[in-house]
Amino acid sequence: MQLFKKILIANRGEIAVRVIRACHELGIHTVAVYSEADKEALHVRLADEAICIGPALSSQSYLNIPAIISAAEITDSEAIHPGYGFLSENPHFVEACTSSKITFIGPSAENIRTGGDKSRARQLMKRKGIPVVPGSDGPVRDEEEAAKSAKKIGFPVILKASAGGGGRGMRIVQEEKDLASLYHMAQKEAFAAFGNGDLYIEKYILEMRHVEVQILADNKGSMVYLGERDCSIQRRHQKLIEEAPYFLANAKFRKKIGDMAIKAAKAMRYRNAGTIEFILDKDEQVYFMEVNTRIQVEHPVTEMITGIDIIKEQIRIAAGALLPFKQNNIKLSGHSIECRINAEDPEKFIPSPGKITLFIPPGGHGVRVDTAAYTGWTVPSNYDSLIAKLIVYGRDREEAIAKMKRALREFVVEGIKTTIPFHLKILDNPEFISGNFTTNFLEKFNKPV
Ligand code: MV4
Repeated sequence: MQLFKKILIANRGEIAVRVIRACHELGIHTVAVYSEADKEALHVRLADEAICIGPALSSQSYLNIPAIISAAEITDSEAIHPGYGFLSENPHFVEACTSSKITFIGPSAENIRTGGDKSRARQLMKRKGIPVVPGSDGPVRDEEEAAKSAKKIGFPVILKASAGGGGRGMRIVQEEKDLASLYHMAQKEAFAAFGNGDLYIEKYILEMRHVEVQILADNKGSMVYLGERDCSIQRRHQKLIEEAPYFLANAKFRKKIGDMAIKAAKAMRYRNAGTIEFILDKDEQVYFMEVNTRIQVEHPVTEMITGIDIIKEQIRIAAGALLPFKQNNIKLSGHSIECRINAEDPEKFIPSPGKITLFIPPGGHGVRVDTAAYTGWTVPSNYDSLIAKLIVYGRDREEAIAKMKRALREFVVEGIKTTIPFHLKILDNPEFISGNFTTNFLEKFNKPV
């Protein structure tokens, strides 16, 4: 199979480094793009070539489609890997690549459009017989229709933006009298954030777990699921800790949720790597929530328990290769946990950019650090504050937790504040240790006892 000779990575930070490494292992040359704030960035150093695409402001650099396409053209790059965030879920970017005869390493523009319209994706899955949380049929037109729909579903309900993401345009409505004002707030917020104020309604599931399934699909329609991840530990809609597999899953549950994910992916003729997100309620009822049409931050925990390099598979699929395995070749073993280390004040959760005066990442058996940080590097204030992902692998969850605690204690980051102390606190929490937690874990956790 002839893979690409050269790939441009349209991203920065740890994910750009992660993709460059996969390319080099495959014998593929790499092109980094960078903003003026990233001249000293690790991805620039590790790539075979690097091109400055504009000023620090993302809208003028990492989101600048013409600049990135030009960079690919002048370097003879045959393909672009978008990483996560930035242009990774922009169907116009996929089309711009196609027009310039550059392969976009990811799903089709149509896949991205379906996944990006949460209300439409929900309708599609419902029509295909995949369970969805009781809710409105598509977006609601106005507050009267919202009220009618909410009364039918029963309070509490949650309003969600069709174009949503990151919790913006989302409101929980406890009782009918609050619906109109919360509807208008959510609509305004959604419009400001996405240029689209469409809202849909779902029954609000109080104690939920967020469980997602990683899938891979080749261009001929062959698909596999790579087990699930539990991403219930989140704060302000930012995941903080992810694990694989879902601790409470047995073989029967794994097959059930895996088959649901494949059914969802088939319904949208999905290709390349993707994630189907589900809500689990207290009784382990599974409901489709949304599709993520990109490589995700937390993909390494799946790699650790399957032994599969998901980025390499993305590249092979984009080059036209068929999946090298079938579902029964996928074997999960052990347990993996990821802690997202942010350059943040762990008490106030506000960004803490600045110069890293000393950076000594942990190592040893079963410890992986995905990062673009190094001693002497200055964390720019222009971008996301994720500076490292600490990923551990243990025979079981207990060993993984012990390893994570050991690795977090070893991790030295001086000059800036990080979320390392916060993670250590979570790992000592009895509810976390028991595995018995839901998405409101951190709300309870942050309250004084
Ligand atoms: C929900 C939910 C309960 N019921 N949907 C969706 C996006 C993700 N970031 C949070 N989401 C949720 N969707 C239904 N039908 C609960 C959440 C949720 C949440 C909601 C409001 C405030 C904080 C939250 C934390 C985790 C999950």
